[in-house]
Amino acid sequence: MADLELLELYVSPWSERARWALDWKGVRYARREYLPIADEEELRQKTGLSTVPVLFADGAVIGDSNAALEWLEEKIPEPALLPREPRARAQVRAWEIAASEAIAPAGRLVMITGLRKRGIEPLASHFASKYGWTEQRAAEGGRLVDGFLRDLTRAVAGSRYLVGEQFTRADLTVACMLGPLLGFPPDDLFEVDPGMRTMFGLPNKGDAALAPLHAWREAIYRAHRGRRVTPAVAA
Ligand SMILES: N[C@@H](CCC(=O)N[C@@H](CS)C(=O)NCC(=O)O)C(=O)O
Repeated sequence: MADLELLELYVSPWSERARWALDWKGVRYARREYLPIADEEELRQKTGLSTVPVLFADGAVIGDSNAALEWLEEKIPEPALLPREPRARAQVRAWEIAASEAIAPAGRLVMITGLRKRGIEPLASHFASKYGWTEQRAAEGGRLVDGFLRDLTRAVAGSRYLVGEQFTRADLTVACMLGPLLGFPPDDLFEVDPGMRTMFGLPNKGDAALAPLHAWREAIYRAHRGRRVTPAVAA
């Protein structure tokens, strides 16, 4: 196996997605924390990317979390995170794309509204301009997320896994992408300091209606994460 290094933003759901897949495949990898704003120019120059995570294999850029998960599945097919059966496989991809390319970015816009209100600078302005925040886009994002959460909560209330009877990348990815919407999993599963915890999650994250979704995510973490998530320095 190549020498692997993950450049990550610890609290980001996309970084957690890549970490979880690496851990699931049982590979050893080094971790390096990325600092928003300060490290961006160097990141662009070295990788051509403007976001993390970025996985490097023997120094070569594999790419973002999508590329990293594809690469891992090809290099280490077992234990599988993608079903072989074509319909199930397509369903897993559909969940992943919805959660990581639409829902989490929409949740991030809502989160940016909160960062702006609390004057968390320069991060609020950095994320607002980088991810095209406007009040209108954040409001639209909020509506998109609300509808998704309502149906997802009903879907998981009756079944353990999103696709078929096994843990797949659909469960892994959706569980990660719920971070900006529900906040982080409990501290014994995911170490995050209390100040940072308050920055994640929608204003209604504590609503009783979302309790089954919190419970589903916690169960998925407990059954399949394999370890308590901790920052790189303490790992
Ligand atoms: N398509 C990318 C998305 C990653 C992404 O959006 N990362 C954000 C997380 S907030 C990031 O690196 N932000 C740091 C910054 O914008 O400075 C992936 O799947 O890895």
